[in-house]
Amino acid sequence: MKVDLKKVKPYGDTLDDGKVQVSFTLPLPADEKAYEAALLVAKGMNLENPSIAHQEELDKNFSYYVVYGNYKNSVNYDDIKIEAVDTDKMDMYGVQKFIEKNIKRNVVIIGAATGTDAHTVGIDAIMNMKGFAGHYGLERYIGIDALNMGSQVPNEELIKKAIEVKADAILVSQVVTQKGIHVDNLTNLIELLEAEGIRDKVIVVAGGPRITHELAKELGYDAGFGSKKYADDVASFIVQEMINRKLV
Ligand code: B12
Repeated sequence: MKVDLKKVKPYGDTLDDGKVQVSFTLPLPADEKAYEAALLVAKGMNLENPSIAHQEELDKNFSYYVVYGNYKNSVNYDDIKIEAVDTDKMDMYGVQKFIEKNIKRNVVIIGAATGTDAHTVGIDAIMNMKGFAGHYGLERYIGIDALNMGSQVPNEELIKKAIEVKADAILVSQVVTQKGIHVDNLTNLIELLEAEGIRDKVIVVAGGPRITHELAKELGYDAGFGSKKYADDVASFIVQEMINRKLV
C-alpha cells in the first residue's frame, strides 16, 4: 500500500475511497424536506454520494444528522508547513536536572483559566501534582514552584499575583471559544502585561484544545500547546526559553 503524499484523502474501507462521516444540526424540524436539506449541506462540503445515516429530532424545530459520503478533494501533505515549538522535549526527570544544572534556583510558574472560562480540567492536567494521562503535573517537579489559581480568574488578578510571586512563567488555559472569546481574553492579557511593562520579563504560554502554537504566537504569546500536550511539554519549553532569553 503506497500513500501518495501529494494527494492524501481520508479512507474507510480501501485507500483513497474518501469515506468520511460528518455530523451537524439544522434549525429545521426532522422531516423529509430537512432530510433533503441535509443532503445538500453534505454535497456543499464536497461529499459525493452522501447518505443520511441518522436523522433525529432535537426539539420541535431542530434536527441532528450523521451523514456518510466520499470526500472528493485531497490534500498535499508535502506542502504543509507548520509552526511548532522547537525546543527539545524532556521528561520530568530531564527538566529537573536541567533546572539544577542551568538555572540553579526554583522556577516559579503561575497558571489559570482566565476570564469567564470555567474549565479547570485542562490547567489542572498541566499543574496538579497527580498530572494527567501518565504525565505528572508541574506541582510534582522538584525545582518548580507551581501555583494554580483555578478558573474564571480575571487577567488583572492573574498579573497581580504573577508580580507578587515573581513568576518566571504565566500559563493561561482557554477552552471555550464561542464567538472568539478566547482570542479577546488572550489578547487582553498581553496588552495588560505590556501596559505593566513586564511582557519581556516573563514567559507567557497559552493552552487549550483550540490553541495552536501558531495562534498563540500571533497573539503575542511565547508558545501555545493544544490537545495531547502535557506538563513535560510546557516545562521543557519554559526552562529552555529562560536560558535562551537570559531570564535566569
Ligand atoms: C467538563 C466540561 C465542562 C464543565 C467544566 C468543569 C470543570 N471543572 O472544568 C462545565 C459543565 C462547567 C462546562 C461548562 C461549559 N462548557 Co464545557 N465542556 C466540558 C467537556 C465535556 C470536557 C472538557 C475537559 O475537561 N477536557 C479534558 C481536558 C484534560 O482537556 P483540555 O481542556 O483540552 O486540556 C488539555 C489540552 O488542551 C492542554 N491544555 C489545556 N489548557 C492548557 C493550558 C496550558 C498552559 C497548557 C500548556 C496546556 C493546556 O492540556 C490538557 C492535557 O492535554 C468538553 C467537551 C470535551 N469532551 O472536550 C466541553 C466543552 C469544552 N464545553 C463547551 C461549552 C460550550 C461549555 C459552555 C459554554 C456550555 C454552556 N452553554 O453553558 C459552558 C461554559 C462555562 C464557562 N463559563 O466556561 C464546548 C466548547 C465549544 C467551543 N467551541 O468552545 C465543549 C467542547 C463541548 C462541546 N462540544 O460543545 N463544560
